[in-house]
Amino acid sequence: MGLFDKIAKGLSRSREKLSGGLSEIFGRSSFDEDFWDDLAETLILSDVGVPTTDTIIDELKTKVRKEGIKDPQEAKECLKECMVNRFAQPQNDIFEEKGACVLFVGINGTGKTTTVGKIAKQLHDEGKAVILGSADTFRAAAIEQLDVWAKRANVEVVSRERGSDPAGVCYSAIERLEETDADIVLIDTAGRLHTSADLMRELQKCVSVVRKRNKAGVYTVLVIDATTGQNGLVQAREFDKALDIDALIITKLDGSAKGGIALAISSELNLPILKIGVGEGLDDLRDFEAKAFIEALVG
Ligand SMILES: Nc1nc2c(ncn2[C@@H]2O[C@H](COP(=O)(O)OP(=O)(O)OP(=O)(O)O)[C@@H](O)[C@H]2O)c(=O)[nH]1
Ligand SMILES: [Mg+2]
Repeated sequence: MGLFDKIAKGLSRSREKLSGGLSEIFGRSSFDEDFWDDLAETLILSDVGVPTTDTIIDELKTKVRKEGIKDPQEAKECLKECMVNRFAQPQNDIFEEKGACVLFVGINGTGKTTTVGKIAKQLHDEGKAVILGSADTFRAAAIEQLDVWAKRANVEVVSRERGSDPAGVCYSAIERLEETDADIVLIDTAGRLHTSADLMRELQKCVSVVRKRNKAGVYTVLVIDATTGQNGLVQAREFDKALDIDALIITKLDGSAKGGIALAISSELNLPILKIGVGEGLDDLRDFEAKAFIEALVG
């Protein structure tokens, strides 16, 4: 299966929801008020969010006027372009930066540990020396879970006993990076609600310890579960406020009818999406590509 097919398969539930509605709307004979209202409603119902939908509609209206498009059918490609344009672009490839440390954060069960495992495998397969930091010292069996992924990916993991200070684990992981001259550290953190001030402070401490200690770049990546829909936006806002998030990974797009949330969060918070999760397996992680994503979402 090609890259596009895999994304398309993953996004099939989201597409089912969006594609039929759009076909009907773009099959109409003119751009009347109902056309624009129904288009906005369809995008909003697909979790694209109100501000992002408004921007897309404004941009599309301008295009239609400027290019003198009369037939809605011809405007569908323009809609896709407008949607693609809303995604924030990454500045650099953080996984390529020698000595970088990437912390994976998010609420409970979004797929942080799984994603760390999948990325470790990808980077190891590219020939990079990867160190994992097991900073979820809270949840039962979290350390063992990351160990399993480390074995699958064939990479080293730095951990301490359950209940110890996660910032300490982060510090040790950076020491290990330096000792071994490894290429990158990926840190798995415990899931926590964005509303829990104490636990958010604990994460801030992890990030600040790593920032002080590491010589190369330190990045915070927020892992969002696509099936949570609009609540993902609330989570992203709060995590961004507390930690100044650098980028997003959207997981579980395979089981979600709410793929539009990826566009809403990336656009509203100006955060690039680095990867998307399309299944539970080791290889079910794809580089994010805006054009292919929208193609798979809209059909
Ligand atoms: N379908 C699907 N399932 C996924 C994906 N990513 C993760 N999962 C599943 O989601 C569940 C939770 O994954 P974890 O990696 O343990 O999530 P977590 O964020 O580390 O959870 P906590 O550490 O408890 O906060 C597991 O059953 C994973 O297999 C994905 O892209 N698609
Ligand atoms: Mg975990």
